[in-house]
Amino acid sequence: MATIEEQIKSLEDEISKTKYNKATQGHIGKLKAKIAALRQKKEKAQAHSRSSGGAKGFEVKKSGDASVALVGFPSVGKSSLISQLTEVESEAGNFEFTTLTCIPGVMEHRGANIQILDLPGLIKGASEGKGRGREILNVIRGSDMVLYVIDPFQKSHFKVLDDELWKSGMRLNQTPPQVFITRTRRGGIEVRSTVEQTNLRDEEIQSIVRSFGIVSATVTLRTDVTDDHIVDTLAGNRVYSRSVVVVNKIDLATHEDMENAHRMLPGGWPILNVSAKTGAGIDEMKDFIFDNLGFMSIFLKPQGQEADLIEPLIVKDTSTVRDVCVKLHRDFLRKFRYARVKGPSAKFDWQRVGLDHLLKDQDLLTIILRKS
Ligand SMILES: Nc1nc2c(ncn2[C@@H]2O[C@H](COP(=O)(O)OP(=O)(O)OP(=O)(O)O)[C@@H](O)[C@H]2O)c(=O)[nH]1
Ligand SMILES: [Mg+2]
Repeated sequence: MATIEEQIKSLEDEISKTKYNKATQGHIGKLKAKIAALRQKKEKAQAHSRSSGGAKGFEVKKSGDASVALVGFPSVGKSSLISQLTEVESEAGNFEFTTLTCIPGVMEHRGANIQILDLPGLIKGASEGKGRGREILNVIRGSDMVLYVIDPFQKSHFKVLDDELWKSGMRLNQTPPQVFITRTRRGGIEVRSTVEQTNLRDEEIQSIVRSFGIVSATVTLRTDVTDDHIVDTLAGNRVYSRSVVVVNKIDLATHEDMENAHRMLPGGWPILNVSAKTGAGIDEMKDFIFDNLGFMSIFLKPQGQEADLIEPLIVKDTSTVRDVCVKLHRDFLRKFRYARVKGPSAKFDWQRVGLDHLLKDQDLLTIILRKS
């Protein structure tokens, strides 16, 4: 019998041989679903073998307000860049695979502590475990932002890297699809949509869901979806992170090299040119990282005191009152009674809110705690 890996390969071959059109899209969707289901099976098997003494992951302790993973082929200058951005000296070398593990550093910028993670170079086949790919990808999946480091002389790099991250379940600069699948006891697979579906017919959606071994379910769609959206929802372990691109070694590149490099990069993504050697663009790179991480400022007003309008708390722009409590003091969650908010997230001044309240930039916040 073919191994899971071989089965995936033959399904992938079939997809690349099939021309995509209205008549074949249902079939392709089904093949994609089968691949995703096989990958899931394989991951489970591997997780099992790891827990019984397989390869260990990199030990990285998360710290700071957000973390950024440096992702690139070997020798593109990741370690040289972390040494420019932080106090950490990560060894740089004139040969591939100089860095063999994950090296964290902290960049302090505009009131935030941002953890930068230097990693070994990623290569083609990483998502199948090549070159410690699985350990590297695990660190990347756990970070808040993917910072691709590109060498302007090697044109296919971006595509290859992005493909490996895609295969490992990362969906960069995308919002999670508005697809909700709930299993039911009977009745087959029912598709309900609040918007017109232009990509897929109901039967095609049903057949993708069935390929995952589900016979009865309600599928609710709130946006126009593709086969990948359905498969991603079924697979469930997708990571939706932000991503930016840095083109390094501009001191060596000609105008033409730069044009070629940029042509290979996705339109609409934030891109910056730098040189870890001369330091060109490094100050801009700190702002670039900060701006794209999505931070906001929250002003704290302790109960019965004036608000501190000078030094805001810098937090991720998806933060709730709970996130702020966790950040302020480890006792705050336990002692929390309620909070009051004034500003953009409040319906009216000093609205009373709970831990799940989503904050907005420039909010004023008072946290009311129990005495003990
Ligand atoms: N001219 C020039 N050389 C650079 C630049 N950045 C890095 N290098 C050189 O490129 C080589 C590789 O740099 P590293 O920082 O070790 O690259 P890396 O991406 O960490 O490589 P691995 O750890 O092997 O994945 C070293 O010889 C660096 O001195 C740059 O901006 N300009
Ligand atoms: Mg390195």
